Amino acid sequence: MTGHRIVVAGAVLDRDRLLLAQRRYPPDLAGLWELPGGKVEAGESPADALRRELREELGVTIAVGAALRESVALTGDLTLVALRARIECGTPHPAEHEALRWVDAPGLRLMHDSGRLVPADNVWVPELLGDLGG
Ligand code: 9L3
Ligand code: MG
Repeated sequence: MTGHRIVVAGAVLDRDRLLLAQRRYPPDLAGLWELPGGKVEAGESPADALRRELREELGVTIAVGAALRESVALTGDLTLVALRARIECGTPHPAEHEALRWVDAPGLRLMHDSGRLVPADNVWVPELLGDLGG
């Protein structure tokens, strides 16, 4: 499809916790929390793109794992997918986000139920709660 792009997000898991990142832009998403990531560039696999994005956005090196089941059609010919990831090297710091937060299953459920997640990312919550033992 012409102009079709993939956006890849990382479900960064550390035992019973998941990393969320608070967006700064665009205005309709600013302040909401997401699985960090970004657009896949030409010649990259989604896993390559996620490794690059999380190095740029968080300053960490990751190992990429299995995809989450759901993908999401965004506006503008973008399709959003998520891959599980584990930090191999570094401590995440927000280079492009307002803030970072580790959440456990109750924390993720609370973020979801209070409408603080980026809307597209809500689809992954049930599967992520399973990963978090919640
Ligand atoms: N997006 C939605 N959920 C996510 C991510 C990483 C991205 N977890 C949407 C927001 C933007 C588009 O995808 O509309 C591109 O993301 P970015 O490059 O601005 O992070
Ligand atoms: Mg991004």
